[in-house]
Amino acid sequence: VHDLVQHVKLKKKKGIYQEYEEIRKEPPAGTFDYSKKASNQIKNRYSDVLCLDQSRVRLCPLNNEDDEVRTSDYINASFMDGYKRSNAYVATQGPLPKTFGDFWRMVWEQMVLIIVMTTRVVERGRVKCGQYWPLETGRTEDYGNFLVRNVHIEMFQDFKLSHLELFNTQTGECREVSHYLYMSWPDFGVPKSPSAMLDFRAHVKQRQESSLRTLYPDWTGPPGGPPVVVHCSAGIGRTGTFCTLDICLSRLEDIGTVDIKQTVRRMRTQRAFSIQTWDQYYFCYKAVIEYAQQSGLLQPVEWSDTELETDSE
Ligand code: PTR
Ligand code: PTR
Repeated sequence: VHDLVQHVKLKKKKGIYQEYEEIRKEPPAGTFDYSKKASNQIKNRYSDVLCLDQSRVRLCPLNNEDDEVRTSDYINASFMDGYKRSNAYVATQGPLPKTFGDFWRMVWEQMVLIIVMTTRVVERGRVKCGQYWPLETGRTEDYGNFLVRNVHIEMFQDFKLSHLELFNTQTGECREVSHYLYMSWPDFGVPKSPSAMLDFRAHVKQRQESSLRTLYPDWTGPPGGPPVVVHCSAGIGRTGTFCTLDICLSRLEDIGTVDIKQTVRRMRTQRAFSIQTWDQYYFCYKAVIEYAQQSGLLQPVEWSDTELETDSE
């Protein structure tokens, strides 16, 4: 982390901006053929945010489907590796009304325990994501082969945790899924202070661990459990920022070092265009340093105006 502080001090804001521009100029690391197929285009929220073929999540066919539906295993979602964990996340777009069923099917098939949502459904009067889960306690919604019930809601300062029950009408099985909605990430830009985001991340991490222990005590799959589903509107900007932070902090906790640039470059080979703006990129630096100070790995750092302050705020 000391090197990281040196890095920021030497490069200053402008240098970090250039670093991000370099990453952004690199061409995508693969093809987008499935996303571009005529029958799949309607399943993309944004025509310019597609998913790489190599890391896309494939849906399994369901028994009762006819052949036409069966051939479609497409959802705009990508597996992403975490720190020392392959497929730690599924990064995806905010579900569209016509993909709600696909979304829940993916959650079921990947045995997902936690959904992290970092956008609100409507922001500045524009729909950013469909209302794909029941909003109120006690409500049940029908999403084709799945019934979802909102059992209980816990409110926190910056986020809301809904305890959902996912019922598979084909098999008669029922599972618990935790739905986290982070509410104070402004639609343009980044959270005001890193600490709320750090608390949120800690909460999500703990919940993934405790859900795995209680719901799958005999889990024999990959260490760390099933992937955490992370989405915003397009599934690249805020989603990429959240996952970058999670990876960097896990590495920091483990071996005391961080490499934000390589983390983002690697992530972009699995979910193209991850991290959308330079201030999201810069936010990752600020948040890692804040975390290191909070956890006593770093002495409080003195910053000059040009080093860390964002003039627009
Ligand atoms: N053309 C885009 C739009 O207006 O929808 C521009 C945009 C980009 C809008 C990012 C919002 C964005 O922020 P967020 O990532 O928070 O949705
Ligand atoms: N074409 C879209 C736009 O600019 O409106 C793409 C887009 C939308 C890209 C939102 C990123 C967005 O942000 P996020 O991934 O954080 O939802």
